[in-house]
Amino acid sequence: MGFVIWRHAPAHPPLRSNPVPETLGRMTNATDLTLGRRVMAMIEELAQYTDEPGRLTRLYLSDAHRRAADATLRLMQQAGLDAHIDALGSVVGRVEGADPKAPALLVGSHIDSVVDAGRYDGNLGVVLGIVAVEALKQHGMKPPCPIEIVAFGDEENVRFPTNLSTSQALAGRFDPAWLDGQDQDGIALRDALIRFGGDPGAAATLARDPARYRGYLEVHIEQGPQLEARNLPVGIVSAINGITRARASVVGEAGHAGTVPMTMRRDALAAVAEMIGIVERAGSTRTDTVATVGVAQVQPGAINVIPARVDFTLDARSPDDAVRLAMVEDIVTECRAAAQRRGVDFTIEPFMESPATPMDKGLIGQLEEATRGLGIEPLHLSSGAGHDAVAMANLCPSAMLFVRCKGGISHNPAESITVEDADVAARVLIDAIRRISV
Ligand code: HGY
Ligand code: MN
Ligand code: MN
Repeated sequence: MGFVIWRHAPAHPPLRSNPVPETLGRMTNATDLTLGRRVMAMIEELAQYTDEPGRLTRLYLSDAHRRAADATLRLMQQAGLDAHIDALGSVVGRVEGADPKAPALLVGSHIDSVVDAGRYDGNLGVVLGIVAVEALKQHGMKPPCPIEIVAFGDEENVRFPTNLSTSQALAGRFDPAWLDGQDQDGIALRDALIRFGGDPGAAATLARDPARYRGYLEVHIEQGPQLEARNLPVGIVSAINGITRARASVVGEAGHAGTVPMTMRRDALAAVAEMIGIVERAGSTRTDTVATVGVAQVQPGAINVIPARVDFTLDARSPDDAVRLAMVEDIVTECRAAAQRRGVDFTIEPFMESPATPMDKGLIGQLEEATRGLGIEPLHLSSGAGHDAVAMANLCPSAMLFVRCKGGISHNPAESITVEDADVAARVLIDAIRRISV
């Protein structure tokens, strides 16, 4: 079957009346859910790779991440991509375009997960990229420009104190200090990477030449309730909120829970309980902000011992960087005052600052056209969650398409999407690839 090369597609009316090659029209207007079923099958395949039997936990550079990366490599190769696993553990697949010298289009997301995760967060965007390229190939269509699909490995930053390290590497912003970061077992990222089969010394070589890339598209579950509330299968991301993450510690004094009078205690956990209230109030009393203490580890952790030490985390976000930074400053000031009143020591160390990141207007326009082409009115919405697109926006124009998820639930095994919405997302992505790659 000869290759159909897309003619330069002028600004044009929605897909239905657009003179697209018949094969593409048949593919993106199909309603047999072939694409959606393929997406769900690949999601099932990847969902089996976990570090914790009985729930999905796949931390960066773990054994499960290695197995999932190998499976993703196979899926990419079966789809006709020339694929490899890079020095930091990301899986990268490439299909050449009709003009191999044309700047490539990147499509991707991440395959690492949080603890006890859902199966769509990140994985959906990788699988949709593979399904899109596989479908184009099956219809004998060679995109005008090269397409690269990337499965990043460290988006959640749950295991190591990093900030989108694997996607920042492609953007030329890998911080070598990340290699010395340790997980909670004291394993350094550098050592975990060597054990994974990666190459810490080659991180800098992963930087891409911006001139070689026309854009980055990421499809991701919304992880919020807006699309469901409006009965929309997909939506377009306007901007991604900024994030501050920090590790904090309170040190008091262990003591006998039965004998130390309440007025003579330096109870580290009671102090942190007050600080968690400070964080919650700070996030609740401003517009569009959130602030969370997600981890708190108590020592020594015995029922009859007054807690001596608590190590905890702060995650603070806002669409406005000035608001976020002021909120964090207020939180720290109030926690310091609480620590002073209670006679405990309080330390806090920010380890991640991710700026609020607007998505590219040109790519947003292309996603709008592709969405309208399926008869769906494009909804623009901001992302409270962080994504690899924040890092990729440092390399090239970047944009995101959100997919409805049930109840907006995410970072939870109850995370779910429908095969119909997966199918719509695949068709929007394929049409967006067509529009952007000419
Ligand atoms: O935390 C986040 O926003 C993303 O899921 N890593
Ligand atoms: Mn996530
Ligand atoms: Mn994600």
